Amino acid sequence: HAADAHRTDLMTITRFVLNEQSKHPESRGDFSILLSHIVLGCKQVLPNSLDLLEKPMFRQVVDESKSLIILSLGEEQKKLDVLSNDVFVKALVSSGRTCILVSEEDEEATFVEPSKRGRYCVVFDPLDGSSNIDCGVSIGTIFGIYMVKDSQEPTLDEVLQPGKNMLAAGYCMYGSSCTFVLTTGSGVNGFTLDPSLGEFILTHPDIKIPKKGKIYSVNEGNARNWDGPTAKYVEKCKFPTDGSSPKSLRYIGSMVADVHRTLLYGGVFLYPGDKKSPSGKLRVLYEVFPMSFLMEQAGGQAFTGKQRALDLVPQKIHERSPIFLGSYDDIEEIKALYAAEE
Ligand code: AHM
Ligand code: MG
Repeated sequence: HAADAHRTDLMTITRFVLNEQSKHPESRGDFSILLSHIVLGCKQVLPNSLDLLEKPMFRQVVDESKSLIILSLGEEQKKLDVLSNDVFVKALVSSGRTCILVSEEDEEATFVEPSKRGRYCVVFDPLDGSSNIDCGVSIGTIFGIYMVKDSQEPTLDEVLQPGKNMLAAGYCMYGSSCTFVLTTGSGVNGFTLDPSLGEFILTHPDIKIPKKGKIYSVNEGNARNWDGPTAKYVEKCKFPTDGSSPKSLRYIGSMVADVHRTLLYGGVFLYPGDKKSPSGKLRVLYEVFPMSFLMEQAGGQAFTGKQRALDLVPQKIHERSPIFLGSYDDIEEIKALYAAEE
């Protein structure tokens, strides 16, 4: 009976990755170990985000100069970013499988010391959407994984690679439930944390984004500075000229949550460039690439306004890019508007 099987035969994320691995007899199991350390990092960050709920809004603390200062929850949140980064760096390095780490929180890339070095490079944003912590809105961790060519003499070139060279990517969303979404290049799978087991269980096998969606997601407060194609597209979402119904607007301002909804319900998420910020806001390596990889693997598309997002070759580790991602047909419309502009 299917329901019984579900209860007695759980597909944990570890089991899932080991199953995948068994399809590649040459694999040494390094990826499974790396992933289990990423999962551990997420589980450590999750209770930390929940911890905040138990803390008073304002706390009195003594600073270095021994004078009494008031630390608001707003300042606490900064500490949470840093704490999450420490958690991830330790979890990754201790896997013994990493070589170079790029984190949104660290200006420079971390080269893992030779005795702890492995074949993988991990690019990550340990706690994305941190402006949402104070009001309890979903936040998340985003990551992407590359394999190094030379772990003896690694250089930054190992991570300044187009997104299409990523081996795996995913995110963990700390929301009303804790969800881990992963691609290793053969589809997208979603896992939900069972707190009683402390395990992520496969709950969303083979996620496919609807071919066309009814939602658009963008910070419309930037509209004044948008370029022509972005402005035209959003206008079309509100006042369609082909007889279709207008799209609904949903914008959380937390990329993991906005992309997660887009993946499940369809539609588009955009953070375009504008006159003030020609490259937009989101970072290529650990925001744009992982989410674009997931979108393509789910049957959607990701576009920069000029090219397929995964074809971008980053020059700097913290580089930004405009991004339009989501349902296949909706992104086709955006591509057509940019092509018409040329
Ligand atoms: P952060 O890394 O400082 O948290 O910023 C990234 C976040 C994304 O989660 C989200 O998509 C975007 O910033 C929202 O930006 P804006 O507030 O400009 O709409
Ligand atoms: Mg971020």
